[in-house]
Amino acid sequence: MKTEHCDVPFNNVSAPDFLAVAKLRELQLQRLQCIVDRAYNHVMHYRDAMEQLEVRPEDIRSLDDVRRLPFTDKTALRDNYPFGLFASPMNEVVRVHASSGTTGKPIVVAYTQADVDVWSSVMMRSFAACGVHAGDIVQNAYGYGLFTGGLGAHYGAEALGATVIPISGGNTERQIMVLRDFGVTVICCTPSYFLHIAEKAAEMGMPLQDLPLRAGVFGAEPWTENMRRRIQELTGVRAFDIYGLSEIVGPGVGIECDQQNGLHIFEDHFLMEIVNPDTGDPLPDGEEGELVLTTLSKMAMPMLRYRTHDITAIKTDPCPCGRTVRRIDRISRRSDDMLIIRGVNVFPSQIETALLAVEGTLPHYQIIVDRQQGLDGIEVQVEVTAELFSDTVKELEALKSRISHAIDSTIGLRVAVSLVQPRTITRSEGKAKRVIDRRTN
Ligand code: DLL
Repeated sequence: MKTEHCDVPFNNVSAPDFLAVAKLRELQLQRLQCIVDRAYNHVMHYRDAMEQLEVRPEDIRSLDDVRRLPFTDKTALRDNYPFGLFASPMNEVVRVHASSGTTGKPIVVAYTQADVDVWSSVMMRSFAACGVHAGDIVQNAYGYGLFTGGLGAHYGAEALGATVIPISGGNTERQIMVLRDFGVTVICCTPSYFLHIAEKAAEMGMPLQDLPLRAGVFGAEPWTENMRRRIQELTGVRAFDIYGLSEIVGPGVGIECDQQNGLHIFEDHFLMEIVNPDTGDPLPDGEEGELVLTTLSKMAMPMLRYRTHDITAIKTDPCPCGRTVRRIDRISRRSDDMLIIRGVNVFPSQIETALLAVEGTLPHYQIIVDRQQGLDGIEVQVEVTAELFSDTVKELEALKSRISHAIDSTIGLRVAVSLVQPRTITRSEGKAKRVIDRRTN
């Protein structure tokens, strides 16, 4: 049986989410001044970058002055691999994580004990925001290890007083056995892995609807509102979106509350800006652009104006939940995800939105980009139900053309659609790889 649980505003765990705005901004400024000072005085990279812009820590007199600071990007992390951006001596660093990235060396991030405590607290607030509480049994299927997902969720759920099952990712049959036998009420994993678990559970004759599982805390990869709808319909589990990145802290930068309408950013620890991804110029609230984050309390490895490449907008209307920490739109794409196909800009999330709006498709798809005789093209492979697959060619053709039409009218480009048998597309146990780019250059 599934039980609903609502967040209790102003409880101790969530209190910082409800600070008076003036107080919050005052706290942010104090912390910003401290962290800039720390970065300048302890990290050569920041000192050099600030000197180039002729800005000194004492120039930061208001929150808007953050714009005077240099941006930081992945290159700075790579150039200073592995420990060059640390602001603390090694005997104060209690943990490192790393993110593999797509090319070359991983990027390495560090935490003091105080940083681990802040991380646990923002993860605890994340769980509380989406109604998780002491007494919940949390199956943590994010990967444990260098990836921040596993340990981040682990510490947060424990701090909240929930029971954590540190199962990590993979071994899907065992995941399902544990879900059932331990009476799990909350699961944490990527949305794509959860779909895989749900599918396998149904195959094993244990549909998730029959279990006490009530909520999923899903993140680490882009997913769309249509994907949420499909997950919730298919499994009866409420799907909450959680955001974070290794460079800033890991998971717990922001999360949805019970309203499921935008992610609250824990602004007392993370200062957010939205900038034009091409020019870096600041954009007003409500306008879509690249999210830039500054850590306000990270001791071991402060990040000043980190270019996330994640595209979103700051929501301008207050949230009915009463939290004063502002929300951003769900991140459905990255600026570097963009495919340019015959001059048209295409984001994988646009394709997901379009095809999941079509009845009869399954939420398993892959985008293949290829170049033939110098011309780029996209093929979208979509799984359809076994019943549909046994339909007549005419019906399959009709479905194909509905999908084609839905995609064409969203992205303005004709793509090839292939309907494939259920379970043809590789399932992920972590971050899904949606795009296979076969172009050689
Ligand atoms: O994915 C941290 C994390 C773990 C977040 C578990 C949520 C849950 P990285 O491996 O460094 O860290 O990848 C960070 O993943 O810049 C986004 O592009 C993407 N991402 C993370 N969460 C979301 C989300 C973790 N909810 C990168 N929606 C980020 C969309 C997300 N994209």
